[in-house]
Amino acid sequence: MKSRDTRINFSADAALHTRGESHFIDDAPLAEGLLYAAVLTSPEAHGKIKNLGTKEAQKVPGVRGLFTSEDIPGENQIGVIIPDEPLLAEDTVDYVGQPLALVVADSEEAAGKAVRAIQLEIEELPPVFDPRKAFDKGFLIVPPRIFSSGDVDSAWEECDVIVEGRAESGPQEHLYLETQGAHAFPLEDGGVKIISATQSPTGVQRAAARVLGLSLHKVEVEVLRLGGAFGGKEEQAVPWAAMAALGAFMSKKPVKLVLHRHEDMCLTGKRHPYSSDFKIGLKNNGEIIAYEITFFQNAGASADLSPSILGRTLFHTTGSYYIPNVRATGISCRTNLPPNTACRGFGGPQAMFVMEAAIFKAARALDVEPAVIQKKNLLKEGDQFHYGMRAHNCQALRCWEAVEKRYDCEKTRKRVEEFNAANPLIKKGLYFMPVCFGISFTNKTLNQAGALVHIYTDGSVSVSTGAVEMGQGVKVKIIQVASRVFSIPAHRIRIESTNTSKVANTSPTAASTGADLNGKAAELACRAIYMRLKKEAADELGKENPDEIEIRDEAVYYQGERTDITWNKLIQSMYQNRINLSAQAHYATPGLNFDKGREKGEPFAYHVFGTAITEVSLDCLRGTYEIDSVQVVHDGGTVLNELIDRGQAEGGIVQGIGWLTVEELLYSEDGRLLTESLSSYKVPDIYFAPEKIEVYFLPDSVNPMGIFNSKAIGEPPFMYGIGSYYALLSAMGAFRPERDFEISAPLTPEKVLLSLYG
Ligand code: LUZ
Ligand code: MOS
Repeated sequence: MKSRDTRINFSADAALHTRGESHFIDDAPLAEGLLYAAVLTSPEAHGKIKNLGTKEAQKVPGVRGLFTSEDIPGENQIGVIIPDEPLLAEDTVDYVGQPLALVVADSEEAAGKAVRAIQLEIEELPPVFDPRKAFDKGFLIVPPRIFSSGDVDSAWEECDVIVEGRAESGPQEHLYLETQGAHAFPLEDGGVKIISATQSPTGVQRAAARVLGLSLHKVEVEVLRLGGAFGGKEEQAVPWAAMAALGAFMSKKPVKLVLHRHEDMCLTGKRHPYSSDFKIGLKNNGEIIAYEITFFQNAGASADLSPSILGRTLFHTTGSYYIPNVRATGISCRTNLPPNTACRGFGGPQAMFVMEAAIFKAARALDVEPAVIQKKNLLKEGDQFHYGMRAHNCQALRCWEAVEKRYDCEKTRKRVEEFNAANPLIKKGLYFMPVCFGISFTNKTLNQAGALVHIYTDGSVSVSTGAVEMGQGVKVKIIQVASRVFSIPAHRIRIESTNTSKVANTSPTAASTGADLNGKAAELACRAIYMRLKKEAADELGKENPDEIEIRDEAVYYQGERTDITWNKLIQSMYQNRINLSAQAHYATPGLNFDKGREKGEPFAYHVFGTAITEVSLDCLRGTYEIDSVQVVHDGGTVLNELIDRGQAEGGIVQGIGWLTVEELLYSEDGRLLTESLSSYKVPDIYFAPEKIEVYFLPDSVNPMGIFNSKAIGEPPFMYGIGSYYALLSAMGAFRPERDFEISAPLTPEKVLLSLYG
């Protein structure tokens, strides 16, 4: 049944998911003596802790341990970029939902009861939620950071038109299907093993070791797969894993901590909301001469990854365009919200949203279609970004023109104009959205990965890497790598769980780099074994030159002729002759350098390009709308797995549309999340998703920096969703041509109505 096997392996997780057989944190068998954890969190957005009385709570039947900041054996600190985040609050609370105490008990009920029995008194302090207000008070996470090129101040004089404005973009809930959670097990030598739903096994390992005062080799972290992450588990799986580890370490019992959906929504950080001031200057012909922007990032109560996310915002300030004079200032503001965190695009979408706002307003001032300005200023081969790097293998214009041609945009534009002329109350809008996204962690150090490959004596292959499978298909891509290098079918290859004791010092599976980095490491490890296999085959055949040996379709070829040595036979002789059938390898992305003093350099291995055209229909009586179509030409390099990449693109597009249209997080005046369930937080469902999504992969694009010339796919398509916002604004403009609408996302139907009639 080889063919069936092959099919299953190539979609290993898909088949298991479909049958409901794949395991997530909550599916792990319950250990003997398992304790359940519950967390006391702050009801106030800001205040001094006056009393944290645990006496009554300790008496609740079934309670096996209750821990506050004072009980932490190591350091009460989990901040990675800046040490500003206690695991359990000490003197103050800084957001609603901040963890204060951990209870472990025989049952979930007992743990919950004990948490409610804790006596908590907080003396309220005034909270700040608005990033601009935080800035005025000097509440910053890090000092402001400025990227610049050319000479903005004198460039304004060259401009025929100058437009200024403000743009707001909202937060976004990650809404991974699997909520945050972990199991922790005490080990015989005082260490702990943690099974965590994290994108960053090493991050969890480091945090738990720090909190428990252990060396790293005494903390093992294992990840089987995640039920989605979207950046929400890059940093924020840590507190829950560290608390489970604390409970297990102190109580010497296994501990399970899994958040309920409403807890997850209330306690964890979101995509960062940004408030931005922009100024753009152009020639009458549409050429952009200068762009100045200040980003106020709402970081929440602690740094988390905010400075790094702000960095990516600054890198993506100019989107897909070449602008000779740029000054971008990024300000990370400390507010009393849960720490905001990585979310697909990592600050890039927030920057591109404002760039499009500036172009949209400039087009109005010049009385042209935004597309005229967009196309005129698209990046060309060799153009220099404001951070010094040049665009290589630039596909921006090729993608744009392919969209125009493939989707017959002239005809569509005419159709939309005619429709709008004929319909007084329903208006259509159309918008091009070009995307250019830099691939690599902007922190150079993180651009490395390891792999460990074993061939067992029956010829089956086991591959471990640092990559975490979260539904993005990285397992399948790594199977493809091993399958290609060895020329064996997929059913012979298994991707192991991600474990810090198999592959150490891993970077998070993030920044769209999971397949690139770990795939390259796996390729190197497989190639190392492949060299030994060829030498062994040459020896068996009594030949001198291993380079004349090739392994193809599970058989050994010599000078292009098939021999009678099969894969299984070859592996057997390797073993009999005591030759190593395992290899470990390490990959580090070459060519990266960035000078943070000058804010210039080559931070990215390459860029991903693409263009989308979005069409929407707006009911101007009700404010409701439909996203009719999103049609894309995407540069995926030489696509490694079209099905996976298409899935990533479609999902990203819908998630991007959701961010800018219907996904709205609302807070009470005292900082409590009001939209804490799916009945109040609306995400795109299958009915809201565009009727038509077409993704066409640009042919003839190569990328030596990716696996087998492919390009990263995870984040770039998210930003096609920005097109939906401006398509809707265009439709609104067709109804109320005299109005200059505010730029404020999400553009919910309510907001549309208020903008049309308010
Ligand atoms: N995470 C990170 C990321 O630590 N650095 C990055 O540059 C990045 N980019 C995108 C998504 N996650
Ligand atoms: Mo990320 S936003 O975890 O790639």
